[in-house]
Amino acid sequence: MLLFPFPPLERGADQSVRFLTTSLLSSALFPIRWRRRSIFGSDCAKPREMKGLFITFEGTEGSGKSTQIQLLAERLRAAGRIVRVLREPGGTPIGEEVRHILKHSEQSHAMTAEAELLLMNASRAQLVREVIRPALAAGDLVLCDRFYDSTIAYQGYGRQLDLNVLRTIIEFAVGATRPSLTFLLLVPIEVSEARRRARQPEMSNDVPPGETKPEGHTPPVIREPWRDRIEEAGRDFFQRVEDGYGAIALAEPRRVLAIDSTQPVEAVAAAIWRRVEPLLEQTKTG
Ligand code: ATM
Repeated sequence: MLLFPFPPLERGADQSVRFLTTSLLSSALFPIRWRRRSIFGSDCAKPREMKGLFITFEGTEGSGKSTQIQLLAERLRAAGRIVRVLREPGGTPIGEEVRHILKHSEQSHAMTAEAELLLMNASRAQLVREVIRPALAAGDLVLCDRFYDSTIAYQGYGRQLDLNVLRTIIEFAVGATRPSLTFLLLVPIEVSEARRRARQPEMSNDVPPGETKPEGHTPPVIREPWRDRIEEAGRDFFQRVEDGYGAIALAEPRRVLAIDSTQPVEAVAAAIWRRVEPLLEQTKTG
C-alpha cells in the first residue's frame, strides 16, 4: 500500500485498498492549498463553556452519512443521552428555506459561487445561534450532517473560491462554535455516483433518516426532487471536492477521522463508536 501523509484511516483489514490508493494518490499529487494548516489554527476545539459535544459528519453524496448519523444517534439515546440531529444547509426554519433556494429553487441555476458561499453561511449562522449553542450549553450531543468543512471542500476546492475569504466568512458565521470531532466518510467517486443514481428518482420530503427536528422546533418540510443543482456538477468538480476533504483531514488529524465507508455499515459504525465512546465521559449529562 502506498503511504502518504494522510490521517489515520479506520477500516477493516480485509477490505480493498484500491480506491484509497487512488484517492491518496490524487491527494498527494494535487497541489494542496490547505496542507498542514488547520481551518482556524486549533485542531479539535471545544469551547470551555460548552457542556455538550458537537460532532459533524462529512463526505460526498452517497458516502453513508445519514445512515451513520442515525445509528450513532440511536446508540447515544440508548445510553440515555439527549441527541440533536441536524443538517446543513438547513436545521432551522430559516435554514430550510435557504436550503431550498440553494438546491432546488427555479432560479438556483443562475446562482453564482459567491452567492452560494454566503447562503451556506447564512444558514450556518442561524443554526449555530438558534440550535447548536443552546443545545451544547444544555449538555446535549449535537450530530450535524455537514458543517464548515463542506464549505472548504465544495466552495473552496470545488468552486475554487479564495480560501482566505472562506475562512473569514466561516469564522463570522460560527464564532467560537467548532466541532470537537468530525467523521469524514470516504467512498470513491464511482460509488458516490452510483449510490446517488440508485436513490429514489421521484420526489422525497428531503428529510434525512433520523430525527432532524429538535424538541419544540419544527422546520418546514419542503418537498424536493432528490437530484439538486450542486449534484449536477461534473466529475472534475467532485474530484476537487474530494481533494479538499483530503487536505482538511491532513491539516486536522486530531479532529477529523477519515473512514473507509465502502466497508460494511456495521464496521463503519464501530469505528465511529470507538472514537465517540471515550468522549462521553467528558460531557455532562444535563
Ligand atoms: P445534502 O444535504 O444532500 O448533502 O446536500 C447538501 C449539499 O450542499 C451538498 N451537495 N452535494 N452534492 C453539499 C453542499 N454544501 C456545500 O456546497 N457547502 C456547504 O457549506 C454545505 C453545508 C453543503
